[in-house]
Amino acid sequence: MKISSSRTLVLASLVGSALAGRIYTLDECVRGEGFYDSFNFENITDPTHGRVTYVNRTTAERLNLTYATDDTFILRADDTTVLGVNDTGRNSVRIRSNRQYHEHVVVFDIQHMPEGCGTWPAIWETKEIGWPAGGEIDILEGANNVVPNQSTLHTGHNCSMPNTTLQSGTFATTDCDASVAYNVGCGVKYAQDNSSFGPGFNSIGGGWYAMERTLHYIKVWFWERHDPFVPWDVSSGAWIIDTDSWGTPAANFPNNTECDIQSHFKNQNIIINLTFCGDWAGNPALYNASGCPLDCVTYVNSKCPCANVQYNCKPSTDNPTAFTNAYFEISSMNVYK
Ligand SMILES: *[C@@H]1O[C@H](CO)[C@@H](O)[C@H](O)[C@H]1NC(C)=O
Ligand SMILES: *[C@@H]1O[C@H](CO)[C@@H](O)[C@H](O)[C@H]1NC(C)=O
Ligand SMILES: *[C@@H]1O[C@H](CO)[C@@H](O)[C@H](O)[C@H]1NC(C)=O
Ligand SMILES: *[C@@H]1O[C@H](CO)[C@@H](O)[C@H](O)[C@H]1NC(C)=O
Ligand SMILES: *[C@@H]1O[C@H](CO)[C@@H](O)[C@H](O)[C@H]1NC(C)=O
Ligand SMILES: *[C@@H]1O[C@H](CO)[C@@H](O)[C@H](O)[C@H]1NC(C)=O
Ligand SMILES: *[C@@H]1O[C@H](CO)[C@@H](O)[C@H](O)[C@H]1NC(C)=O
Ligand SMILES: *[C@@H]1O[C@H](CO)[C@@H](O)[C@H](O)[C@H]1NC(C)=O
Ligand SMILES: *[C@@H]1O[C@H](CO)[C@@H](O)[C@H](O)[C@H]1NC(C)=O
Ligand SMILES: *[C@@H]1O[C@H](CO)[C@@H](O)[C@H](O)[C@H]1NC(C)=O
Ligand SMILES: CC(=O)N[C@H]1CO[C@H](CO)[C@@H](O)[C@@H]1O
Repeated sequence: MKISSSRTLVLASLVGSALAGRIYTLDECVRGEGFYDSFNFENITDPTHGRVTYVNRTTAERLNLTYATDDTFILRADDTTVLGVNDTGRNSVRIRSNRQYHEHVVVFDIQHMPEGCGTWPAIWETKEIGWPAGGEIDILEGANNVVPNQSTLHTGHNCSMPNTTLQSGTFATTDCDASVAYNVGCGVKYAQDNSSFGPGFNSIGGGWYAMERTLHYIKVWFWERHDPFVPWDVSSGAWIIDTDSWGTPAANFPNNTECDIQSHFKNQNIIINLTFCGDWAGNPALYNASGCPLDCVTYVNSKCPCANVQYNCKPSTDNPTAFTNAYFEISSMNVYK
């Protein structure tokens, strides 16, 4: 009797907290092969003009660009083909969740993310129809290994963030309006020096990215694989999570007088994509500043344009294996409601 009454107490306090909106229960657990069931392959033309050809599921499996076991899902780009100037782009994959999400928490357990010059990987959420009206939340995104490792929102007009929020990262920009400053969005750069993105992330076996979306805020956390402070409910993939116990987020976008979160963010799909070059990674100044060789498209083609002396390279520099590490390895995606 004593045990059950203390259970009742625990339940009562869980319900109490649930009303406060910080306790969530597992709604969807996507693991390994499960990614094939929960996501659709999108063989669309890259809206950001990337040097990419997104293939369908049949082709992806045939070329081993996606590969799943019970507990891991790999999504990668082709690393064997030398492209011609007239090819549309390097074969890669973009997947979109079948379900849509409003208020929720999503936790990604990621072992490896795409790295290399020219790569532009992203894990994000958006309402594609009518974009940017339904909002876009970039959980994990970056280009050319380096600049920047950040989480960003893109919205319709009249949404900006106060630069005073409790977070470990730093706002690079605070206006989320996609029509402002060439759609740079409001982005928070992470404090973690080298581990939250690219080669540094991969060298430590990755970690966990989590995003919580409520009517009151959007928050993103990142924990390194061996972070002693990673919350137990995150690392174990628990049935019940308490985001209040997760500590200061890396990025924190609060509802505020300059941005009504509820009106800017609608039902969204989760998208995982890996493109090359395009509007961001291929921006000549950014690409060059990343310390990457040649120009982005030439590098991604892996074909040295020897006829053009400005590239000053030799045929021996043809090197599609430059993209051998351009892959996501994801153990799981848990969605909580
Ligand atoms: C996507 O696949 C369909 C069916 O194979 C094809 O008709 C369409 O052209 C493809 N789109 C792109 C952008 O490759
Ligand atoms: C890939 O993801 C990023 C998310 O930040 C998005 O801006 C870009 O349009 C995406 N590209 C494609 C073609 O999916
Ligand atoms: C997948 O893409 C390949 C190559 O473009 C095409 O031949 C095939 O018909 C497509 N399959 C489906 C189911 O769309
Ligand atoms: C496909 O990729 C996986 C993971 O990299 C690898 O273990 C497997 O051997 C590959 N399969 C083939 C047929 O190459
Ligand atoms: C690429 O396309 C252009 C225009 O169609 C053509 O003139 C050129 O010969 C093509 N180059 C190659 C290498 O196929
Ligand atoms: C909302 O955005 C539009 C377009 O940028 C602008 O003209 C208008 O002044 C904004 N309204 C407010 C209240 O900021
Ligand atoms: C926000 O504040 C931080 C700390 O004061 C500062 O480093 C950063 O440049 C500011 N960001 C913007 C966009 O003003
Ligand atoms: C970041 O990590 C990569 C891969 O481990 C390493 O090569 C590089 O030196 C690190 N950079 C810094 C600034 O720590
Ligand atoms: C968000 O902020 C706006 C402006 O201050 C306010 O009108 C709205 O009620 C807030 N939404 C919530 C869910 O608190
Ligand atoms: C970047 O551009 C400058 C000026 O054009 C050039 O000197 C430098 O070699 C380039 N860097 C790389 C890595 O190509
Ligand atoms: C790998 C990488 O891009 N690291 C950067 C992450 O963001 C911080 C803060 O802006 C930079 O100092 C790191 O260099």
